[in-house]
Amino acid sequence: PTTDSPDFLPLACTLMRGGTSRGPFFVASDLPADVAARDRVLLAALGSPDRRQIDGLGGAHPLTSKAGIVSRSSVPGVDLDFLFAQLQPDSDRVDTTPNCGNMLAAVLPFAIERGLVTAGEQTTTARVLTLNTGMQCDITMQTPGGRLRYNGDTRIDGVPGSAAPVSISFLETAGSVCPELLPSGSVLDRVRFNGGDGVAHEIAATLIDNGMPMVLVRAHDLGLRGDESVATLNADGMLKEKLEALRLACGPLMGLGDVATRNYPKMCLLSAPREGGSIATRCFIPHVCHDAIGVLAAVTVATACVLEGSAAQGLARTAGGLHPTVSVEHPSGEFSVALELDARDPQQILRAALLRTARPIMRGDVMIPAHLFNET
Ligand code: NQM
Repeated sequence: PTTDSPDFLPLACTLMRGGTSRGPFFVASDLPADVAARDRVLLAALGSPDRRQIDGLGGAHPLTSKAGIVSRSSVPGVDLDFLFAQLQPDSDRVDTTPNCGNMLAAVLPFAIERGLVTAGEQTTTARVLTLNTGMQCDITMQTPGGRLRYNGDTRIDGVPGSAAPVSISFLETAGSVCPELLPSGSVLDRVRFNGGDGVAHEIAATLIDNGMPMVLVRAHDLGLRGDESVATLNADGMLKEKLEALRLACGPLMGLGDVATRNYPKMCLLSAPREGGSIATRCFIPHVCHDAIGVLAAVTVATACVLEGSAAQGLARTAGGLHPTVSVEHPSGEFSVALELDARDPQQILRAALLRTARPIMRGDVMIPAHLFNET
């Protein structure tokens, strides 16, 4: 492609909101095949590293420093491959290790818009494989008359207004990045760590990965109530230091090794629900407190709520049965996750289903400095 200036190459891109995240989406074949070149292009598209991302599309927050890469799948039975890339405002790192369930919600509308999937007459369902972890899910949208419907009555907390539902049904999420659902082999560990205050601590934690590696601790055990505002938690430097020390201690226990430069495991403070839900949460992703909660983070917390002996026990209020809906309260509302438990072993989760909304915000070309395509 050419532009008026040889200094930039225009790269076809659709800026999508997926759930409570936002970022540019690309068709995989439009990006350089070389991973280092691809990452340079993504960094330039978002404007990282720069705290304000003034020179790119990023929104100066981890939730708006994300990108999606989509292609038709060659795997039998799978329609689409999705690679999620997590960038950070102030880092030059592009992490494609973990999933993002929010950006995942934008995959199907993007794929239909770009002709990678043909819309059905009433609804369209696509099976999506995340290349990040090998996880599969079915995503369904309404497509009356073969056209995408974006307007609707579905509200998700953290996004203004309402829109058409994007239904996501996760098929198997246990041990996405970690080796197993409970990578330490235990539902509750006593983890020792040296806090930011230089004092040795021990805390009860559930180390779990049902789609997202997470460390779940009781807010009370950190001297908190669990309903503190995001601003209060983000301003608490001592708490953040303590959580980071705990996170670094948990990495090896979770089979993740040194997680100093990783954006997982996420840290989540649990407390009893206050708004009629099942559990209250404050999540750190992992250094900034989330205004809501991640999709697979919510699936993982919901899972802990039905596991006997986890850090959620005694706090969570969940209905029994094999199909509990777990309402995960977060700073800007709640997130409902419908679980299907295995009748033979109700400590095993077969499926997790949930609703998101998504839409394109802008489509066109993002202008990438031309030399980035060629640098070695
Ligand atoms: O957990 C934030 C988000 C996420 C990830 C994060 C997500 C998920 O809210 O599936 O969606 O955990 O960094 O988009």
